[in-house]
Amino acid sequence: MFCEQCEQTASGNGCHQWGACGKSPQLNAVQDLLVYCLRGLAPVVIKARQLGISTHDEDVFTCESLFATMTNVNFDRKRFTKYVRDCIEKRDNLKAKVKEASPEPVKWTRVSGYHPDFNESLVEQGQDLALGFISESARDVDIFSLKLTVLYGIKGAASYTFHAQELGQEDEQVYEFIQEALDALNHQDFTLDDWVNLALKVGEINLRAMELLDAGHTNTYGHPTPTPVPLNPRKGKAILVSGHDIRQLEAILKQTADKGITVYTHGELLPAHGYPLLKQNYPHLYGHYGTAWQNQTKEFAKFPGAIIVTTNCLMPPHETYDEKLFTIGPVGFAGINYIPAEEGNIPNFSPAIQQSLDMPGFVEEQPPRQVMAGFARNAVLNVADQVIDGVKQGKIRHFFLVGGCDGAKPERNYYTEFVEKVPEDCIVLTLACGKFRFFDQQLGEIGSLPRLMDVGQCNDAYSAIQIALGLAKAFDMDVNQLPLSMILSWYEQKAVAVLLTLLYLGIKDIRLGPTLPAFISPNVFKLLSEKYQLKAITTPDEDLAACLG
Ligand code: FSO
Ligand code: SF4
Repeated sequence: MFCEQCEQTASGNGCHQWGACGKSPQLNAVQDLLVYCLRGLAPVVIKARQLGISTHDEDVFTCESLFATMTNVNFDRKRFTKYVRDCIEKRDNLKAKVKEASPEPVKWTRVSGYHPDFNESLVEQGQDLALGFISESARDVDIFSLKLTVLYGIKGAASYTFHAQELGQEDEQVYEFIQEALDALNHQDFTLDDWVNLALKVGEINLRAMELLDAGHTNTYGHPTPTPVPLNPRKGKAILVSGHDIRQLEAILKQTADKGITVYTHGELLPAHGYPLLKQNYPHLYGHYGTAWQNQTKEFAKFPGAIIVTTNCLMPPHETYDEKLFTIGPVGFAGINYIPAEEGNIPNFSPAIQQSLDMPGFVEEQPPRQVMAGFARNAVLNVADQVIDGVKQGKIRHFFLVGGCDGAKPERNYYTEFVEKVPEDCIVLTLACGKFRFFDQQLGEIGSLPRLMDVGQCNDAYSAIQIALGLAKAFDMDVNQLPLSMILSWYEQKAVAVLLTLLYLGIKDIRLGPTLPAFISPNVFKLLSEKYQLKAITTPDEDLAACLG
């Protein structure tokens, strides 16, 4: 096997024997086969779109399938076999429509004519196809690096697009580009510059995807407002919802209303507490339980109710809690309860609800503890005057956006130490699951502004960008001249998409860690560091001094 799409890739240069995430070589091969089949579907979708044929079903399918291949989403090989079958069926049906509508016969390339043999091992077929793709690295390691960057970036963008469409927010140009980028992977004639431009275009389209998702969230649930979130569980039956999917969280809230069950968020669902209409309509959305994804095996084991995982990051579950664990949507793990979607793409959560009712729930009160959530763009830009005054009066020296993913590597202590060392006249904005290393620290205030503000999930990078652009406008300066430094941590492919968005926007001096992506070749990194001054993190002291210098 060969996979290097995430930060924990083995020895920093690719998982070859077994995935460090728990992915088996067999599963990896079928995921590779699916990506190959999606590359074959893409030219058919592009042609169909040109002929005015609706491709909505194929576009949404493509986004969901790419999402499923991301790190820590789906470990169930059977589900991938089904995705492959559906992909081929959708492609052939669409080809038939194209044939009917096209005035001239269309000649498809080999990738669009490919048919896996479902009577034979898909694993071997996937392995063969993957070998062909990997051999491209021998031809030009930098182009191969950029091809992987594009592939991983569109996986991230596809996951945000998938969430946005669930909330009724779609834009044809996003779907169009995702298909074009998949098709680009079939081409051998693109130059290095073409690939660089395509990678930046992934960033541009991902910005639009995050904007759509932001619109989906804020139109449906209102703009987040600063909200205290209890960290101490309350007595009684409990259900835990993990992942990123706020629409599915709402569906769970609806289905648990009046059942005497308290709903807790886990991981990247913490920011859900900031949405006023969720809080208002569902008083049993109470608090947050646990920290970042890599701690879930310990945290899930102790949770006294059912646990529903709506997206990544799912870890291979421990047998002590597999009975109370449920997955939905693109998420899966062989042998673990999967609740399929029903009407309106919403599952019937009864099995999980019953599981929670059958379990003891929390039996003891615990001393109160809380964190604040909900410092999204409106909340921060509403107090822009105070921010500007603070800066002008020298009370606020600098802003740090310390955001991104968490992970298990000890080097990630850098981020905790960095935040602890940020001087008292500076403000820390944070987002995504990396914040769990410091989210409950009491950093105090500068005037009435908290020194630690949680902007939201990883996709709320859109909100953080709007904050930066809003401040740049208010100060009448370029965003790169703001007293703002970005200290980012990455783990999986959404973070790749977000990084490409920041580069597309021309944001410079980003510090990235805990290690640089293995799929970025030395030459490509040189190019990015020359053009954007992208750099690897060093030590908190050194980086702080450089940012404040
Ligand atoms: Fe984290 Fe996982 Fe949100 Fe990622 S829970 S690591 S970047 O999936 O998406 O921040
Ligand atoms: Fe390895 Fe990450 Fe790929 Fe899993 S997703 S196989 S850990 S590179």
